[in-house]
Amino acid sequence: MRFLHIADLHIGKVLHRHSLLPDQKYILQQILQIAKEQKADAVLIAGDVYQRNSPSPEAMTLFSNFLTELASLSCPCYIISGNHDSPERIAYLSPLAEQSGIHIAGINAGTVYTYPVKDIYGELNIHLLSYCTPAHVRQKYPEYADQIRSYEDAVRIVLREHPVDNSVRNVLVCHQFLTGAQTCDSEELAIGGLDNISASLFHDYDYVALGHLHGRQFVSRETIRYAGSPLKYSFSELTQKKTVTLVDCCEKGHIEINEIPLLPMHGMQELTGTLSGLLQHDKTEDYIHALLTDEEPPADAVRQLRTVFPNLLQTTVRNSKIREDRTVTTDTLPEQTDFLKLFSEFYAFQNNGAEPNGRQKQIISALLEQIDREVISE
Ligand SMILES: [Mn+2]
Repeated sequence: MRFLHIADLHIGKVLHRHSLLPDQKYILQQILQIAKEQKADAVLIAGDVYQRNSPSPEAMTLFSNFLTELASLSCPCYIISGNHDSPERIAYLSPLAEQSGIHIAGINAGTVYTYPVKDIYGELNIHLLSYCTPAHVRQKYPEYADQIRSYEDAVRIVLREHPVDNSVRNVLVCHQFLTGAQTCDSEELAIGGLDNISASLFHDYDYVALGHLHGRQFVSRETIRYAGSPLKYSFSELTQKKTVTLVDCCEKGHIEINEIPLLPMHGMQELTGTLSGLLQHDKTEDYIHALLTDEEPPADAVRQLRTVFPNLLQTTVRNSKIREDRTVTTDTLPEQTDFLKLFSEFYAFQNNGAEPNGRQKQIISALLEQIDREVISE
C-alpha cells in the first residue's frame, strides 16, 4: 500500500497581508501530479486543511477541486481536521464524499474512525483521529473525566478505548504536538506548551501520519512523522525543505519512506543591507523580508524596494538604534531632575554615544517647559 502523506495545507493563509491562494493552487496541482506519477494508492491529509475555521469561498473551492481531481484519479483520500479547522465544515457532505472514496473524520472529537483496506500483503487498517483536546475527551468519556488532566492523558485514553488488531498493519492519521519535536513561527500551539504528548502512545501503530508542526521531521522513530506544510508559511521556515512523504507499507514490519521535494511558485529570501545595496539586487519574484541597515532609511524605502522586489512582504530596520541586545534597567532611579540632561543621556544611549545637536536640544527644552506648565496648571 503506497500512501502520500501531506498535512497543514492551511488553504486561505495570508502571509504579511499577501494571499497565498495562487501558490496553494500551484502546489496542490503539483501534489496531484506526484500522486499520479507515483501511483499512490491513497492520500492521507493530517489536518489543518484550512487556515481558518470559517474558510473563504475561494479556499473551499480550491480544496473541493483538489478532492474532485483526486477522486477522478480513483485515488482515495483520508482526511482529519486540525486545530485550525472547523470539524463540521470539514465533514460537510462527507457521507456523499465517502461514496467517491473521500473519507473525512471531522465531527465527534476524540473518536477514532477505522477504515480496513487490503493489498497484496494482506489487511491494513487506517485509523483517523482528528485534533482533540482534554476538554473534548472529558466530554466523550465522562467516566474518565477526572483522569484527564493533560493532552497526553486525553490521547492515551482515546487510543486505549480503541484497541488495534496487532496481527495486521495499522496506520494512524492524527494532529497533535509530540514532545521533542521542532517547532516554527507559523504553527499555533497552546500557550505554555502544555499540549505535547509522548510518541510512546503510538506504540501499536506501524506508521503515524502526523500534522500540526510545519517542519518535516520524525519523532522517536522514522515511522512516526510530520509531513510538514507544503509551503513556507513564515520567514522562520526559510531554510526548511518542503516535501510530500511517500510511504510504502509492505509486509508487517517493513515500511519504506521517501520524501519528494515540492517546488513552490515563489522562493523566499531574507536580505540584509543598505537600501542602495539592496537596490543593486537582480529583480526577483521571490517573497522577500528586507532587513535595512541604513541609519536613516528614507520614508519611501519600501516603495523603492518594491521596484526590485515586487513581492516584498516585510521590511525591518536593523541599525545601531535598534539593537536587540540593549536592555534598559530601572534598578537605580536617577536622583537628578535635570530632564534635558537625562534626555541627552538617553539620546546618546540610542545613537552610539552621539549627543543631540543644538536644534534638537531646543525642541526638547521647549517641550519640557510646556510639560512643566501643564503639570503646574493642573
Ligand atoms: Mn498547522
